[in-house]
Amino acid sequence: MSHEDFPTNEPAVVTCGLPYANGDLHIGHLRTYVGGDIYSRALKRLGQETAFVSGSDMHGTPVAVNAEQEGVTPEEFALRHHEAYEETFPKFDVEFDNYGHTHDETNVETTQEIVRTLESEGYVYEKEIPVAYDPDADQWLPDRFVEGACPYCGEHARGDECDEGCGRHLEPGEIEDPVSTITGNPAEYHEREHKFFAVSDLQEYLSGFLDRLEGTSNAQNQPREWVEGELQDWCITRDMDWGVDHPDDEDLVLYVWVDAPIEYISSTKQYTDRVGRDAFDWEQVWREDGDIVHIIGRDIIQHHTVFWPAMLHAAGYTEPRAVMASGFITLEGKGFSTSRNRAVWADEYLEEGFRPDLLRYYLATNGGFQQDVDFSWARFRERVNNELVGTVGNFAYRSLLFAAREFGGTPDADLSPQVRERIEEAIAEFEAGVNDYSVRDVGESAVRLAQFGNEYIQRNEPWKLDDDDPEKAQVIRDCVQIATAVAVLFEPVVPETAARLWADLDADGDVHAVEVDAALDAPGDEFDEPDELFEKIPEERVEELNEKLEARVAEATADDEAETEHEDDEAAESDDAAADLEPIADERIGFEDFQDLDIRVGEILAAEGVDGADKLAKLTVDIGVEERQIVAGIKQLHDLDSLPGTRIVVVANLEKAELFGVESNGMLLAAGEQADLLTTHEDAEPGTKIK
Ligand code: B3M
Ligand code: ZN
Repeated sequence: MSHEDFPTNEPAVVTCGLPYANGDLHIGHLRTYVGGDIYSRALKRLGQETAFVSGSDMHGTPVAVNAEQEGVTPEEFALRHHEAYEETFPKFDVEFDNYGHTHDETNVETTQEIVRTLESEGYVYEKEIPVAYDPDADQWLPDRFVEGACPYCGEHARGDECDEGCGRHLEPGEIEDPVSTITGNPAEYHEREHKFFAVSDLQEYLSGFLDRLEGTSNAQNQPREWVEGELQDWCITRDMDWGVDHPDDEDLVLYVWVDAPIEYISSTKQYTDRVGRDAFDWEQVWREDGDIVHIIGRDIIQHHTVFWPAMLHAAGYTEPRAVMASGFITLEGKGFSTSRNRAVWADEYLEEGFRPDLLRYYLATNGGFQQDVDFSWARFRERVNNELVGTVGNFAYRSLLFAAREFGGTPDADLSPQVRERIEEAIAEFEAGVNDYSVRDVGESAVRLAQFGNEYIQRNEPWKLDDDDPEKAQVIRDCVQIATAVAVLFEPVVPETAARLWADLDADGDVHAVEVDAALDAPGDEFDEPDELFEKIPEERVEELNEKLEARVAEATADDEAETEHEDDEAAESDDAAADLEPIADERIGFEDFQDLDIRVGEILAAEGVDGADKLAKLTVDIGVEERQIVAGIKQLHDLDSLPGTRIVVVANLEKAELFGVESNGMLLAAGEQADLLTTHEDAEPGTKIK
């Protein structure tokens, strides 16, 4: 791809998908915001001029429906949530350079101006379409005011989105068997005139755009199918009062997905207004040649890789450079549900007394950014205790304590070439993480360096050396430098801890403002004994937290089941998570039947998405005897780039199949909806038979 690596000479804007101002934030939401914050801090550490912006999404039916249920105006309702978000983000050290909202003046003006440009450039036309209408409530039913069946996959869907099935954006009039969410009655379709944005005119442009687009592979691959298939025009107006008014037609507001992404521009403008054009020029980014990186959840890839770049291009704005789309976080294998209280809430996490850094680290590194990740307190504890306490904290504490006690600070010695090289390598890993759009690699560069530090101190055993042995000063000098580098490179992920380590080192400047070169600057000559950076989480804490969580998940599960009519009563009453599991098959099979299966250990050699298929990945697998090509439905569930090297379990004598024109020769075994890949416990070689 044609983009030059970060840091570039142009300013960058990093954005996070705008949260709808309609509820409380949970840690599932935080994955995107923490990811965005880490990414923008990492760019800044590389010396890239960067603005990190977002805002609350105030409009649309997600807000209007909830406001109506509460009996308040959408504006009052949305502002209240907006203010809560503004307070919550900084508590997790998610520090936007500007955080606005879509209903503010800047955004209303920018949106109307862009829509006027689209019109004057000839991209907007009017068309009569069927719009759902509730005769009892005498109301039009845009988007979430109507539900029905998805015309593409048949699943139950919302008016503008097949949220439970194929994930497609749905146009007004498309949903089948429409039902009003206001009265629950069947809705009628009435003809209405609406405005359309001619996305189909931009097919060629969009196809080229996707070739240039960087970011996570899900965002690069998924839209191909939409763009290269039959590209539909996009209805950009709605029959509602709440929203940004259409500039010329007072009866209509703009569809929420028109003004929402425009807030990325508006928020950058506000930042420029605040700091001045010399400090940051929004126009250079959005009208000339800035590097725009969007960080979003994977359910809104289509909006960011089709509609949004089409709009930007048609209106004469800069196209995004990259889209990073995160996987979801599940709880016990199921999605978070705000309405059902099946969630770990952001405020609740803080109330439990945990520091933001722990969650930031967990969210950033517990899986590839695009992978779905199951949240569990046990895993949280494990990561904190093993890596933050055991590796990073332990290394920093023993090095600085030794240095302070024996030398009163940094010993007077030159950094050894070998350690300098290792730090340079860590900086390179950090930089590669940024350029690969991998938040996890950014985070791991520091942890791996601390790991090296631990091994280094262990190997050299400075405590065994005599005080006048120059080797002793040398080893500690090196360790102090490694600690300095860890502070710099870990800052994006754990900013608060990095600042503490920086202070412990009495290093110059602000660790939130330095660039990666500071990893090699000499630390303070004198410093005191340090405090521990992290504390272990005791096992009882996990038990306690799990109990709370399980009770809640069970309650939510029971609610779900009570709603499903044919569910059997026993399961609905059970508060056991096992109620979720499928019953064991009644029919037994003979041992010979099992023996018919040739199951082998395999090792993934390569993994890539199958073009044109949302879910399929093509794997090259070493099964000892030979290499196999296997197609599996794991594209959206795993970070394909991180799969090579993974041991898996393969049914080797399954009939060959062809999926999307690609031959699949074997089947890999995986557990559950998330396709948790089966692997071996120890190191059985590829080809080993499973019996
Ligand atoms: N407000 C939230 C979502 O659909 C939506 C994002 C807008 S980003 C421009 O996840
Ligand atoms: Zn569908």
